[in-house]
Amino acid sequence: MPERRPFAPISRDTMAYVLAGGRGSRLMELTDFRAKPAVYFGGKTRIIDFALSNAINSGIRRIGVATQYKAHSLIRHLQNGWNFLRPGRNESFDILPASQRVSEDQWYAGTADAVYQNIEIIEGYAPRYMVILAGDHIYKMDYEMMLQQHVDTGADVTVGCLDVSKEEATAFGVMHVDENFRITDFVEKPKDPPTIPGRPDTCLASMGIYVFETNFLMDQLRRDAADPNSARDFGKDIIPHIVRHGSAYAHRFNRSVVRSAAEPDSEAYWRDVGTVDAYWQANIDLTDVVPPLDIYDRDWPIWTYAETTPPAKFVHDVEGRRGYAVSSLVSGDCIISGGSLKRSLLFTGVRVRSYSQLDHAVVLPHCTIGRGARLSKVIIDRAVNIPDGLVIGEDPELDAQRFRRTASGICLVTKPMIDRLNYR
Ligand code: ADQ
Ligand code: ADP
Repeated sequence: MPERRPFAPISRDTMAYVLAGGRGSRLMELTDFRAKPAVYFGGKTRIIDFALSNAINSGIRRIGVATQYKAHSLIRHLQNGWNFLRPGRNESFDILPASQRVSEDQWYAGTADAVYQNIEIIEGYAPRYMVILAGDHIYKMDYEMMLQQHVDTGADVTVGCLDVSKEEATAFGVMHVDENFRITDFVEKPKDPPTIPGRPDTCLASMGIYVFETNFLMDQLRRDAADPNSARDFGKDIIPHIVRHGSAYAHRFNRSVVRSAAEPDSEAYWRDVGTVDAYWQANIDLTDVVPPLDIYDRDWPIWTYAETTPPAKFVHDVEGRRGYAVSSLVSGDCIISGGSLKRSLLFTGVRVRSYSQLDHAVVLPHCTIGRGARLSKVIIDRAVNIPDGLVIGEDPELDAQRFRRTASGICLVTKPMIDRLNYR
């Protein structure tokens, strides 16, 4: 079993490596111009801020972020908000775009290749442990506890996991474990997922987060790179290989989930927000009186880059109509002049004009809602100007012609969709 320095947290000897290159195509037009990790979430933050904040809050001070698909918005966000880690203090923050290093191949082939292509950079920092993270999930987790389990068991790899329903499990890596949580079988995205013994509706699913000792991981990546049949992916290749030939252990998320006093303790909150419906729901959930995710938790802050903004403001319009919001989150630089909000979430810099009504609306930064517009169950993409009087959420057929309407009736509205309306 590897030895630890006494009293030093393992996180000090760890590099977090965040995979942020995936497209997230089920978010439809929300990821047309930005990668899923760069998608805005929760009023002030973006999705990737959750994994990065977890790393910082867990005590990890070396971070690498591998980017690929539509990375401009993501890279700008990282440069603006996450450049406070300084080399020379045993800290580092590296943005690692696809293939600045291996010239023949433009892109990272798979998630393992996104680490392999930067082996020299990682070895230069010589962290003893690596935590591989996905940049596209919403959750609060203390990775030090997963690292501690990894050291205690002496595993080759420790895989973060949680319970999901059998229907959901087809989208995950699914595993079997023995009574010590050693993984005995691992299948990536199985059509017929194997369930937990005694619980025929539930599967143990991989969160796509892994702990390795760095030397071991590098050996595995080099071996995998020499295998012509490999897809160069953690879920498809690296993890199944270690399960067959080494020792892989599962770490249950509910052992290291971070909860504030304000959060209900019934559920370990983790969301993929990979679809329009799931994204809308997770944002709207924040308007609950007691939401399942506490973004006001001062013990586990979610760091981000945020523009410096003046406060949100609520005013009467010229005719004396009140601007007001109930059960809503309103970010800085929003002005609600005569409009009303219910169960809605406004990101930075939104203007809501008189006689307009928003109900269950998620409005991304710098949008304007015109006079008399009535919007319910919507997501409005960044910097969209909703014309005066537009109604969304009352005529399903018309909505489906004009916008991205999901089967459950959520409408995603983007600038090109609004531009097209004006020609009708
Ligand atoms: P998926 O989520 O389907 O399954 P994938 O699409 O590979 O896996 O994405 C994993 C992470 O890597 C995401 O954060 C994504 O943005 C990023 N990514 C994808 N391709 C990349 C590339 N070429 N370069 C850089 N980053 C890239 C994985 C596991 C499953 C597990 C689920 C949990 O394979 O076993 O159950 O995550 O969500
Ligand atoms: P930001 O990082 O400023 O929030 P977005 O995430 O909205 O920007 O967009 C990411 C990138 O895509 C930006 O460079 C933006 O200029 C560009 N972009 C956004 N919408 C469009 C569009 N409809 N057509 C072309 N480029 C766009």
